[in-house]
Amino acid sequence: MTLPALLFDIDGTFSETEETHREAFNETFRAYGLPWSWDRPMYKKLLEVTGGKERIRHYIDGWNPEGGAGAIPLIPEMHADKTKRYTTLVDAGAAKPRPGILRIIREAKAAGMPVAIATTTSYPNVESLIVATMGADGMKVFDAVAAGDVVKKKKPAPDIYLLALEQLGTAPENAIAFEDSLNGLRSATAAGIRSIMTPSVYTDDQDFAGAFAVMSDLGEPGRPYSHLSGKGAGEAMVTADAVRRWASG
Ligand code: XBP
Ligand code: MG
Repeated sequence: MTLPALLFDIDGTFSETEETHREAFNETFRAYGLPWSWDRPMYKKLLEVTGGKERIRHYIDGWNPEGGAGAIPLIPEMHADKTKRYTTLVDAGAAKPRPGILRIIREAKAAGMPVAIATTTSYPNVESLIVATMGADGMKVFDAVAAGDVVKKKKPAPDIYLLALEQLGTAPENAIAFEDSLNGLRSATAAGIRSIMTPSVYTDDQDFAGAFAVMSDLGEPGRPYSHLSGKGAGEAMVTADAVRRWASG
């Protein structure tokens, strides 16, 4: 078997970023004079819809908030404002990589395994996060980056993962996805890709039964993961070599 490609989701997987997204959305609503404020329970419901623009429209259609109808034509510019606010927060250090993420990317690159990003979030958000956590040349580490509006249908549709596979020139059976949510698991699975799941603060009550592997996080030396299901029982860290072993097993 050729060395598997590792495809990383961003929000919730690479970093626990959704609280920073939520802060940016609420800042934008205030700036636009809208009496909207998404608290954690509301945001958890709204995260069922991926994509910030789609999420705002889903909120307007589903909750009929004051000023909703008038805000519909403003959604693209409001989302651009939100993205500026989000990237400002991330540039200032708001987002830290989850355990094991930087380690496994280093290991994969050293082993000659392709690494890619497949995310619903907007490209500027990816760039800010990768530069803030991996340095000015961080984006060059990735052999492919598929993000946000480059595909019509966002997760749980398979489109973003299919695009990443196409950019890599890799078959789905030679790839492993790293995800945190049901939307992400469904997207990768629909693209024919097996997933290693690490639940995040907004998805730790979701059911990932049937996933290739589910663990608390990727683990770090001296800080083993808690194994939840699938591959990796009795091991301590998700390493690039472990993924190669599990994928060919
Ligand atoms: C997470 C998302 C995104 C973010 C907000 O994507 O669904 O919509 O919540 O970012 P993933 P935008 O888990 O695939 O990284 O406002 O840029 O969409
Ligand atoms: Mg995610």
